[in-house]
Amino acid sequence: MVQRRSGKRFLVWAALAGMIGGGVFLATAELFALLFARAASPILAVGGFVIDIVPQPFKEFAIATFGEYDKIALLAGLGLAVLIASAIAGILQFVRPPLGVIALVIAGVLSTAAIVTRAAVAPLAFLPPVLGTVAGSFVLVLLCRRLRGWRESVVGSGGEVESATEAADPEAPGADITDAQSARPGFDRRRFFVLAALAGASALVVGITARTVSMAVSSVEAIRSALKLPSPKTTVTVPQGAELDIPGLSKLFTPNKDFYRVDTALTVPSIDPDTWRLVIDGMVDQRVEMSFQDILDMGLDEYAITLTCVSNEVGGELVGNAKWLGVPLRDVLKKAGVKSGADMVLSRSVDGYTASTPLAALTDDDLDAILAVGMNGEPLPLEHGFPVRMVVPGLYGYVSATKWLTELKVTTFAQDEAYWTPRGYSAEAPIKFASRVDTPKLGAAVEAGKIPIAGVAWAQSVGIDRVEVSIDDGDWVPATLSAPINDDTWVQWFMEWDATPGTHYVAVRAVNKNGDLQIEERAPIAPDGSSGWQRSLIRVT
Ligand SMILES: Nc1nc2c(c(=O)[nH]1)N[C@H]1C(S)=C(S)[C@@H](COP(=O)(O)O)O[C@H]1N2
Ligand SMILES: [Mo]
Repeated sequence: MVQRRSGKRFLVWAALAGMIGGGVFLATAELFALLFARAASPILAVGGFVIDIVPQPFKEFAIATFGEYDKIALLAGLGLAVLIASAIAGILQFVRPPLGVIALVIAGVLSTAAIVTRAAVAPLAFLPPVLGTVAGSFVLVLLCRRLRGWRESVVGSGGEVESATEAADPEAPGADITDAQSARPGFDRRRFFVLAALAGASALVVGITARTVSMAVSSVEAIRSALKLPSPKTTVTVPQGAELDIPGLSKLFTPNKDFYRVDTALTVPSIDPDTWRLVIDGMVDQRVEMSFQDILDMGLDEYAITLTCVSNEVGGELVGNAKWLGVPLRDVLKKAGVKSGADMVLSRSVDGYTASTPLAALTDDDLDAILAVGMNGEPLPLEHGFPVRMVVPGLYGYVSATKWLTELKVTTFAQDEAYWTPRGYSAEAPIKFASRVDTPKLGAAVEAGKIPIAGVAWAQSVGIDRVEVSIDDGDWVPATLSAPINDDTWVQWFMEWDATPGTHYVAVRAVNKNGDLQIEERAPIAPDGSSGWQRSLIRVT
């Protein structure tokens, strides 16, 4: 009698173990989908697959029955199916190992197939279901092993119930859980439930969090791709000869997907432009709140500005050039009216990041400091600050280019401090103008003959006057410059070089339109940006 009851009871716990294994599978997959490949959620991919294969009459029936809740009904149905299937897998694994794991692996293979056969998947899209299968199987095997240990301690391997077990209080203080036979069932039972509770709870928390974050992000992604920015009043004029056609040379405008990204955000903030607000407060005549539409209603202009990160090393890649759509910050600040005595604007991002920009850089009539909503002809990409960011020519990004902007506080350097200031970086940081060699690459082997040496040079807000190249410590020879768009963007430069076999030394430096020579002395990136002429060794064969 007791034995029969215990036997059945273990099957129920085996079903629970299966459901937890299934939960760990899905939660792990959701987590890695969020990290590596948004579209690689097994449950959504299988749902999509079901939608694709279900016959039309059935779809019509579903829509007629559930209306706009048809997708929710589908997901609920799918969830129920997963629950039942994983309960069965749990029982199988308990009764006939490794049948349960085999069932999980089949589910893993099917969902991987559902994911990778869908259009536009990331290269790593197979990872989430595969890692999910591994984690789910691991937990299932472990749970079933503990469950078997518990059953054996109760039923005995021969299947006989030990009379004392049901009566013994396993929770009794002082029970020696390591070797006292009578305490073992309690010990084994506890081992099972502790693991079940831990795995089950983590699966719930991780799975639900990952799915929620990923849905918030993808819905904003959808809003962004549906967003059409109004045409700008003015567009950037790109003069003839602004872009040189040399293999290996940076493009004049850096494509958004190649644009460097630097920020402290662990996950990219996802902000619905409809609910987004910019607050302008601090030392102002009146606090102003602006919506995304208010910004658009100011009328957009297009600006070409090269952005540079303070962390860019000599010859480094943390610099990019884009066409930004936006409005002048001076006009935005005018709406609030800046009080005298202020000398800084502390800009704040939704995630708490702050930057300190000298007020003068934002109000100067000759400087195009802007609030940007567009980048290279599209709304800002999420990772570049959607829906609104700052761009200020001539200042490093960390003191000026706040992404996911939410507040402009007019204040003073004496009173307020930005994110990086107590972390070893200067409160004020104008860009140190610089030049870079793009081709030939440092340390690369090139063939002897006439080849171009080419790169870019930037001196935002001042402009580049000339770039000079010296080979093997010879004379400084001026390079040919591309036609500059304006003083806020980089220029391309090149020089033809008759390369002879051997190892050569190529050095480059720039002169800005004020007549200043690029700083020769090497400086590290902290506290206010690197300096030094780039010197590369080129092997010619
Ligand atoms: N919210 C926020 N904005 C930020 C940062 C940040 O960490 N958080 N980093 C800044 C730094 S250091 C740089 S160089 C630029 C980089 O902009 P990008 O990622 O669009 O190239 O953004 C700036 N804006
Ligand atoms: Mo930066």
